[in-house]
Amino acid sequence: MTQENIEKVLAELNALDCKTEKEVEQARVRFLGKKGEITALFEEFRSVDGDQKRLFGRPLNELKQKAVARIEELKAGVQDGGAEESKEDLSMPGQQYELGSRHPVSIVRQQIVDIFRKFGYDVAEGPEIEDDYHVFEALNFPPNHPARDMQDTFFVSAGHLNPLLLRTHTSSVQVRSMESMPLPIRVICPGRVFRNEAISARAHCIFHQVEGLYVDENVTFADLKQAILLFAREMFGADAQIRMRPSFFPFTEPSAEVDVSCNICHGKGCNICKGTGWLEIMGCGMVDPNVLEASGIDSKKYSGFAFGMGIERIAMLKWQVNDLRHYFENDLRFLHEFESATEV
Ligand code: 2NL
Repeated sequence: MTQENIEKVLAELNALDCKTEKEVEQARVRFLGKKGEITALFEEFRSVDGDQKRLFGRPLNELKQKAVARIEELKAGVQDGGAEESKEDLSMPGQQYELGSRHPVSIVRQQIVDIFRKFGYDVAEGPEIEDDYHVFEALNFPPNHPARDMQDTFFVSAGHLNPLLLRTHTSSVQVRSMESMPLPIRVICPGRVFRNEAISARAHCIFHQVEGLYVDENVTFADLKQAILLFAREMFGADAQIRMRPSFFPFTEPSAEVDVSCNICHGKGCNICKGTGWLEIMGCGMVDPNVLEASGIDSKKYSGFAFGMGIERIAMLKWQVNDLRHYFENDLRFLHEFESATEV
């Protein structure tokens, strides 16, 4: 073994010129393979004696490192410029992966909230676990009202004066707004609500609501009608009409049920509106003076209107969904129906 042997191999390595991956592989075998030139030098090195070993050990190791680096360098060179050699079709589209889409309830909630924000309402949220006071007492529910029964409401703790329960409407959030916000108040309260109901196509123990409240001096039923008409036109189209039917809620007086003209048959009568030309969309009314007073608002000076709607119901009307349970089962075949509806 001589220094020249090593230098000769190094010079050969540097002079290598490979055009294809195959040629690089051949070069690797020639130098580093089992029967390669460098491997052979290592074999030879095993039989040289002690002080010779000290002389050649380091240059030999360096040669091997340089060879490995050189082969890598050549490999990178042919991969960059060697695309034509490759059998891969680089113009093929990438692998598609499935994107999620927004849930219909989320889409409609956002639409409703956006409409009322445009009208100047603030958005308020509050706890899902509430006390009896904010869900019932402050809203003028009499002590023996059926909603206060275990049959209708989920209780978290019972047996004392102000039990904790899962809110049955988001009115409790508006009560908290009346307690803490300066007047006038315009709030919109979206959220999840809970009722102890048997699950069917038309009822569920969890659903989503948006409630709204406006309290100021001289708020009248005419203001309520106008606010709801403008909302209906934004939500269901510029030609939407509304009508009101007298109703009853403990927290409003007078109270009304609101119908919107059927956007499927435009009043002719179809199976969505059951031949009536009208679809029920919400309940509303003038805030009962007892409710204002309970939250410390002078009902002689101030008046207000409020309304509440079920988000699932609005989404059912918008997309003709016929079973509430679809909203909670997360069947991808259902959820993918709304992929193109995420325009909000
Ligand atoms: C419905 C009916 C309604 C209200 C909700 C309300 C809230 C306060 C005071 C007075 Cl703080 N009223 N909310 C009023 C009328 C109707 O909801 O059918 N919801 C799904």
